[in-house]
Amino acid sequence: MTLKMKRTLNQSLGDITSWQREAAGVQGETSYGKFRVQCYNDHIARISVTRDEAFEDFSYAVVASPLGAPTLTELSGFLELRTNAFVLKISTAPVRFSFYTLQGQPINEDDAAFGTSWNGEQVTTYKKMQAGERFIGLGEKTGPLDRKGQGYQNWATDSFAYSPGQDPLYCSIPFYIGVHNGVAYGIFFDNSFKSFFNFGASNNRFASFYADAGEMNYYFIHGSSVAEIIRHYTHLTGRMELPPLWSIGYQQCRYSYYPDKEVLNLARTFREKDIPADTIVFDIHYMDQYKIFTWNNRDFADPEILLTQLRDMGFHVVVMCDPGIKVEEGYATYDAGMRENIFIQYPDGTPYTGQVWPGWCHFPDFSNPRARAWWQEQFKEYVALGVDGFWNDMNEIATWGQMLPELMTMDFEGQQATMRRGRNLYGLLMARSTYEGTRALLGGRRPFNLTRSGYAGVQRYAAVWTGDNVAYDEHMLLGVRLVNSMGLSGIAFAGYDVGGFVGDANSKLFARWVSIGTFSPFFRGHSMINSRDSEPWAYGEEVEQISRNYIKLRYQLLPYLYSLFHEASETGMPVQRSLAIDYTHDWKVYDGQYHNQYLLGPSLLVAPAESTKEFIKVYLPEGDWYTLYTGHKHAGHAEVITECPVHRLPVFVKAGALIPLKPAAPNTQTVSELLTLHVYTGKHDSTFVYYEDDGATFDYQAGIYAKRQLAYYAAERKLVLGTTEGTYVSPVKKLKIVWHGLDEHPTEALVQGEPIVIHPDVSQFLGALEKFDPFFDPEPAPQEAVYSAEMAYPAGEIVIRW
Ligand code: NBV
Repeated sequence: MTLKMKRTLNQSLGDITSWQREAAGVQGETSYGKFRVQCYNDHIARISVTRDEAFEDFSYAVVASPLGAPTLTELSGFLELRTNAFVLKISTAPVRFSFYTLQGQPINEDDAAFGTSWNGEQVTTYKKMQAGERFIGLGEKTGPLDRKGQGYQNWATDSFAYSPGQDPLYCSIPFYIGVHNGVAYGIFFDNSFKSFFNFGASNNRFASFYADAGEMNYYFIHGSSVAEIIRHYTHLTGRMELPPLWSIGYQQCRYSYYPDKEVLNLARTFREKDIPADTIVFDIHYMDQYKIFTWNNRDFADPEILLTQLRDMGFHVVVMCDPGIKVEEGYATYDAGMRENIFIQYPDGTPYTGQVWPGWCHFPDFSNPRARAWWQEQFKEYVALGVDGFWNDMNEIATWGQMLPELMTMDFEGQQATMRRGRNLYGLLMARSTYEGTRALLGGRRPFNLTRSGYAGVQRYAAVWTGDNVAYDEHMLLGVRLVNSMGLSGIAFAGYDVGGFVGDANSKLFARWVSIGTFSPFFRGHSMINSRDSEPWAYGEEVEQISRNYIKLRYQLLPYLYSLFHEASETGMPVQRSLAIDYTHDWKVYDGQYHNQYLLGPSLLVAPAESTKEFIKVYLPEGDWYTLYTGHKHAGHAEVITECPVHRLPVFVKAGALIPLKPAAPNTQTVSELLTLHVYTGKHDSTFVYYEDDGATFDYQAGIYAKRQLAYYAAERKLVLGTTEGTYVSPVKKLKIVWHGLDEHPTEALVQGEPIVIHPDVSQFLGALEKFDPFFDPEPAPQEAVYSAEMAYPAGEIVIRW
């Protein structure tokens, strides 16, 4: 197409000049370009606009294909595309895309004057800001939950010690959700060039998104709830496979633990001090001069013995993986990389050299299938040693100086593109290579994979952590919001460095951070070189006890938590849920006072409080809520002032909650024959899907899992554990039901129609931690109305009435 435009002026897409119906939508020409609409199902429409000969049709993020069969009608002045969930009106002169509910309510409309246009190379879409519209998501972005009035850019950046308002950070997830007037929608702008989102920053009129180059290529998603929008977004960009169970236990990291004796000592201390943990993370000092795939022989003389000793103590090891490959002949990884010719290149074909930990380095081009195969090869030795956890760092790409030349060429599966298009994808591509490579080597066992940088779809390959945070209260709360926001954006497995990476925490801050981290999907303590010791016992006896209490609570919660991971793998629902997911149209949840609050799964409301506070105000949305520690009940839709001494993080349980727990144990591998199911009685019926499998292999994908629906019927005073689905044989033999909030002692209870004894059980509350109370509360607050009963745990249906 010849360029008719003046490069310095804005160029609109113009009017539709011709169009044809296509199976999944419509395609047409305009006075200045081309457009295409493709439905992916009834809820998803992709809009593509280009001024090139052909549409791009290549994405590292999207795994779904067009599949809709909308109706298309030509009306005066517009085309109307209709699915069973929404109506898209495409005005013909000028071209504008506007989405409505089936009843005609606006969901998302192009701005009447602008719509899609080019500003030089930049490709832009301007949407009308709807009355009262709020914007959430966009992945790892600082700032408030409601992003109205803010602007952001996506440009993967190493952000050491970032400030609470800094943008961009490490990840680029160009997906947001808009909420207004009782409707919600998502926009996923799948363009990996540097991109920008403006939700009414410096204007009162638009929500716009634009990228430095490439196509206007976005997916509009309509759903009746935010959860449904997340489900559709993860239909497009994929969901995680289940992580190994050990990876959701507590992980201990620092930059770095060495030598080997120190590592062993650390592992032993966890066991001696009765603090559960599953993982020790090896940061860069395990390598020889920071060269990945080598071992520092002085400090780690025999990695095989070390790993065996750790395994015997019940620990897994995660190793640091940096993409910078030192330029050094004789270093096997470098030599093989040169032979295979898999490094990112300048346009003249010479490999790019940038400086990072090992010195001058080349960087694998993970968009090249040969590089991915080479990368997999390199992991053989780690895997042979027993390493099954991998940590992808510095993959923005971070180099000293931070300014990678953008003209460098990447392979892009043979199509070639420059770093301008590739930079935001590099983290995703590295995470993918590590995940696919190690998964192939592990012989059916699940790898744990962690990444710092990523793009939309990264959830398929890795958990994400929020990089180099700083040890102070505001940063701790920011981390919570980052994880909430990632959850809204498809990343269900995320977390932050507990205790703060940069700087020294004080004891209160550390204690608070551990307690919040207990309720985070990824739970790892980490701190920087030359900072103070930061293990759970490094802050004195009181903090050690608080840490033990909360980490044990984490381990008790594993049956609940693992079920949430299963849900995430099936629907994309995050483990840690911003209140905007379940209470979307309750404006209080967007209030800056409450926007750090979140739900762990459907039922546990966590109100993160600064370590310095003794009291905070919490917002409890509709429903009734029990205080975790006392069982005291509050009516929802209310603000409550609650105590938050350093040993008590405010946590509330929603009435109707069904929470399966197991006894705390030194690590996640300890099998328990006892399952305790806490029933928080309430006015409404509720359900929870309880899921188990071996926690280690992919056998679950062949049906070897045990899944049952737990259902509570409020009016009938009945609990039903549905028949177990799947062929996994649960180790659970005994079931203990703990009832909370019963008005009176039930006179009679029946299991499968047979009477059983139910007795008052004040010692049982969620988080019944042996040493929790004696240390701090010599007289623990009495639990209100708690009863329990024990019974057998057959795989078939279990019906309990009281
Ligand atoms: O490998 C060292 C660190 C690591 O501990 C940290 O978690 C990463 O975010 N890494 C960055 C490299 C440089 C840190 C200054």
